[in-house]
Amino acid sequence: MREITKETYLNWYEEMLFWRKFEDKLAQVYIQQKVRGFLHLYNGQEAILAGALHAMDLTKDRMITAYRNHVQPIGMGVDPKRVMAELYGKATGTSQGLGGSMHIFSKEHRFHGGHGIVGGQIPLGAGMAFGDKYFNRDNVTLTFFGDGAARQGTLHETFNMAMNWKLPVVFCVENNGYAMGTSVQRTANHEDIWKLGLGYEMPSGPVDGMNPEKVAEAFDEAIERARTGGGPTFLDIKTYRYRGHSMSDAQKYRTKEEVEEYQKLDPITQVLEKIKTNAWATEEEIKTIDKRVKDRVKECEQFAEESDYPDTSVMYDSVYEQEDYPFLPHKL
Ligand SMILES: Cc1ncc(C[n+]2csc(CCOP(=O)(O)OP(=O)(O)O)c2C)c(N)n1
Ligand SMILES: [Mg+2]
Repeated sequence: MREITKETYLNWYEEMLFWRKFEDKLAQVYIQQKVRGFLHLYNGQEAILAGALHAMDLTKDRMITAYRNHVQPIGMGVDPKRVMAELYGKATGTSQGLGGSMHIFSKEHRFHGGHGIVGGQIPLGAGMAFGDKYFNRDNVTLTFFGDGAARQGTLHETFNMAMNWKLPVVFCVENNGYAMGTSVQRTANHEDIWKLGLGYEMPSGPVDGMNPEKVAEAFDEAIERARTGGGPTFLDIKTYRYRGHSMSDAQKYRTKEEVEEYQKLDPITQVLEKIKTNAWATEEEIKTIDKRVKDRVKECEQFAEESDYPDTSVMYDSVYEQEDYPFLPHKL
């Protein structure tokens, strides 16, 4: 893995802050009804993405995740202006405005979605890893899912096959404590989701998800194992989301105090503290970063606002249509 240096920390600070502010902006324009449908934010979980990206080889590795998926493609190199435009439903978006919040995708950047079916991406991630192994490519697939998704039966079928075939995949549960309003405590008789891997003898363990350095180390080991033929790893990354499940969540299932306790561990604050303690940047330099982040978010908003909606003629162009199916002609 690339060494973790002062530059890494400064980059982590800037990128994580950008992801946070990018989504704060989304929350704001959602209330103004400029972004519609569901909107699930990543607020609080940023250290997982920062650590993973540091350990990945972004020229070849893949990522697949659930519907909490706006900032991952940005991390993998997709233009954030196009991500914001997609959320606005504009033609300049990553899927021409036809996908929306839960379906960001970029084949070019090996970001494979954006999936709304809870746990649906677990076998898909293993399938992509199977393809890479079959064609002798040394890419590794990082497959992310939530603690709720970990309780889907498909996880077990996938784990069994992935271990049996030693697929180059890292399974990663972003354990934020809740599946909508249902806590991990209420879902099973133990909270150590990583133990689900042990039944398949898959290397598995917990990771501190509020610290990007710890996350990067865990991914580095897992990716190395996958790339060198050692097969999958299961990481149970303990994290927390500060905002509701989606924008329409009244959050009756937890207290304000609980959220505040976790905010004390905020990954962005932790990274900033380390920068300050080591005098890796002056107050002025930090202000310059903050300003750059603000300007980038503004630029994304402006681009999305000024872009056009897709023409109605393309509405059904991406819908599967069987040539000989006699009903529902899709083309407008
Ligand atoms: C198969 C399926 N069942 C139920 C739902 C409704 N649903 C959407 S998100 C969600 C909770 C998932 O929680 P978790 O996997 O912990 O992910 P998080 O939202 O915390 O990131 C549920 C039950 C769905 N989308 N798909
Ligand atoms: Mg969850």
